[in-house]
Amino acid sequence: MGTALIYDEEMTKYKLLWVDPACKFEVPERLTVSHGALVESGLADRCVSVPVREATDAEILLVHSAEYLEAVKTTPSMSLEDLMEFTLQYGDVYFHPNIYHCAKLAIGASLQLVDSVMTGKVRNGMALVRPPGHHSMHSAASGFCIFNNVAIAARYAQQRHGAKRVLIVDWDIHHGQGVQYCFEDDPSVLYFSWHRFEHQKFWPQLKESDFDTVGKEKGAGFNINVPWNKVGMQNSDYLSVFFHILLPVAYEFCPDLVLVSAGFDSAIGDPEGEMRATPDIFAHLTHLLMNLAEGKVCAVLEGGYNLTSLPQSVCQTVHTLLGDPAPCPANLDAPCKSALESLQCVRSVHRTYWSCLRHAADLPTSCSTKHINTAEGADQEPTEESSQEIFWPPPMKRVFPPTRTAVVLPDDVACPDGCKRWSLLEHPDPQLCLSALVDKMVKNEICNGLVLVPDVSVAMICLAQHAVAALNKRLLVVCVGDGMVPIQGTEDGKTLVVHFSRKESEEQRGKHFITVHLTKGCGDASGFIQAVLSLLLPLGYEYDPGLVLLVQKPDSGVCDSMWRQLTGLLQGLAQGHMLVVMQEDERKHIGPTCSSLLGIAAPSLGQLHSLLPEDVEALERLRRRLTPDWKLLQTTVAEEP
Ligand code: Q9C
Ligand code: ZN
Repeated sequence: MGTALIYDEEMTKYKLLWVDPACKFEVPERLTVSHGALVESGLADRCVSVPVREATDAEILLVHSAEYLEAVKTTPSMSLEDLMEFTLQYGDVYFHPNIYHCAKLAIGASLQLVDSVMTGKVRNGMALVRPPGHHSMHSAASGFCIFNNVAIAARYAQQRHGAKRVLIVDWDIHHGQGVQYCFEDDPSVLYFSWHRFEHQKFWPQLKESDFDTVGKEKGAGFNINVPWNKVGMQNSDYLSVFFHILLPVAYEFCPDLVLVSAGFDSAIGDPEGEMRATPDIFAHLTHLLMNLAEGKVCAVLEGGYNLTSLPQSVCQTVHTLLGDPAPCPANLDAPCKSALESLQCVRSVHRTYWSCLRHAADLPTSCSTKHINTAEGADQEPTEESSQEIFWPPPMKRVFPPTRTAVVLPDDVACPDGCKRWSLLEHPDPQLCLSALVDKMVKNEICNGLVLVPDVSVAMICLAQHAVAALNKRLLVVCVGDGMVPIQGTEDGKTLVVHFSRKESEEQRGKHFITVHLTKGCGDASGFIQAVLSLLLPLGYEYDPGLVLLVQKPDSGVCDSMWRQLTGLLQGLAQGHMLVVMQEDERKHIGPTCSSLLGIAAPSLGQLHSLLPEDVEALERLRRRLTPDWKLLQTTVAEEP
């Protein structure tokens, strides 16, 4: 199961033919540098190359009006003057004699990608296209977009492939108002967008881009706008929105397909976005989506205008789609005040629609006095300061360890396909054997592993000691199931323990020993996944461990698909260095665990029942208690008393 890459040089063959400062960044080089970087890094060769095709009229009409299509059809034969005049009807877009052709290829590329993923020819993929799509509307071009590639792809996936629920994640820095209008009253397509908004002063300056536009009628709750009211948003701001809004809602929604409006103008250095998130953040955003919809993720290029951060971000995305471990999410700051304000507003207006947000706080007082836009507030030319060149280190090389998954299993258990048996023979002492395995992981010779041991508690103690004392690595221990967790010495901060259990068996032991109680235990998928997304992941990302130890206690009650979700999601940490420890007789879990460790997407959890109110409350209490110590757990501006 591979990754599709869809690209055709033909889409570089149109450009702006006159002077228009609003459109000057949308250049053919955006595609040539992106594709070039994929070729030079060897990533393109690892993908399945799928040819583009032209979209048919019928496909364009899935979203656009016949009048608009007929009008665009007349542009290839227009003179320069006619093109300029035609362009004047729309905002921040240009036409060219070859753009209609390219626009049909851009849709066709997106549909080829959907076909490849939905038929199982590949697991996921990316389409590198121009023109972009998310601003174009039923009967109008807008913001460099002619036809709405992703909106058409969503409708096509539903009609041609029977996808019931489609999630569109628009991480481009502009609001895809065209996508919003298309699915506003439709609960079968969940549209999520974050965008530079600046209290409606930033293009396209629509009041309906704000957080309180949530969808209409049956579609209420299925449109999620996260407005950024300041520039300079960073990695932690983006991740916070994923942990506390998008992912909980996405898991509750349970999509059959994830489409990403993958614009990279949200990356550092972009002249349109003016944000500060680094290209490696896209590895994490991608990774965090890859266990939804059984891994069916289609990324379609939208914006991205810095010719350095764009190709870097594209490579990070494709690397991750291919299953390579993500780089460490190092040095995450606390989310900024303005980001928290947006987060609080969004959670608050969506709490009536999503059970995972039921206990979200009220609107902050700052939101009731909306900053009203004034005419002179229209987007200004970049200031002296913002037009200064910004530098950032290029993303770290992502070297894949020679062995992905090593296993230590009883002799009578066959080694699962794709894994490598780590032999006990060379290490007759079982403790030494496990320590040696961890050493190889830390040296990046082995990515991850699974060990079955006679006693998980004994193994846990020995591994924790070895990792911290001998290797001097920060260790994250995630323990699933009731009973004691015999880890000592978390006071020095070199170990963080997160324990999921049913019983109130243990006391909270300081900042680095956290127990998450679930009313129905670890077998309750709704409660468990919410705890993982909105507690464990933020803690893990902020802690930034060098190694993850995932321990399943005997009779933990955790179901198979949940276990695979957890194993999959945690691989975003520690460059994927994770050792899974289970009791010797838990043989039925070997296959599923290994498949996750090998990077195969987890099965979906199904449509989750509403979270138990007592669990939402308990999780919320725990979150509040921990926020003074863990900044990525914040979901409100001024922390609650
Ligand atoms: N600051 C996409 O990223 N507005 N389109 C330019 C000048 C147009 C962006 C205003 C932005 C369109 C796909
Ligand atoms: Zn954009």
